[in-house]
Amino acid sequence: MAIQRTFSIIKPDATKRNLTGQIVAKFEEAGLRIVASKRIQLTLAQAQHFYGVHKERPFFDELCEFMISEPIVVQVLEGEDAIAKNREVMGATNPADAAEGTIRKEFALSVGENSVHGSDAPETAAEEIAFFFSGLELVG
Ligand code: DAT
Ligand code: MG
Repeated sequence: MAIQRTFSIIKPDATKRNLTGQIVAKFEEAGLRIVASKRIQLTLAQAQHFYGVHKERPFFDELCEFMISEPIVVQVLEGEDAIAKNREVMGATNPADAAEGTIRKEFALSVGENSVHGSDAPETAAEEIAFFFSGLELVG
């Protein structure tokens, strides 16, 4: 597997509890490099666009309201097999199912307030990175 880039969000429940550094440490310990990073506050329209794939799901409105409730930290992570590696470090969507040592096991509050987002495939990683970052902001 070649070097990949993936997109990450440290979500409102985590920024609010001052966990940004501990979560970044998990990425770095796993061999992922932070090649872009910024703290932003999403608008409702941006949150709805970002999670558009889930717009028919019963939790969509709650999810979007949560994502705009506090600032978030958006990042691009780079490394060998970065998309799968990041998903592994994150743990399962529901923290009750997440493996020991994963971010969601250690920090998530619930299936909704689950501390991190990570891209699920090369196509979504490319789209998500381009939505939040310009080429100039990616410093490998
Ligand atoms: P992931 O974030 O692991 O890729 P996903 O893409 O299926 O998971 O869902 C996106 C987010 O939506 C997830 O991080 C939290 C929220 N979500 C998913 N399933 C949910 C549920 N059953 N109840 C409440 N929120 C949910
Ligand atoms: Mg997903």
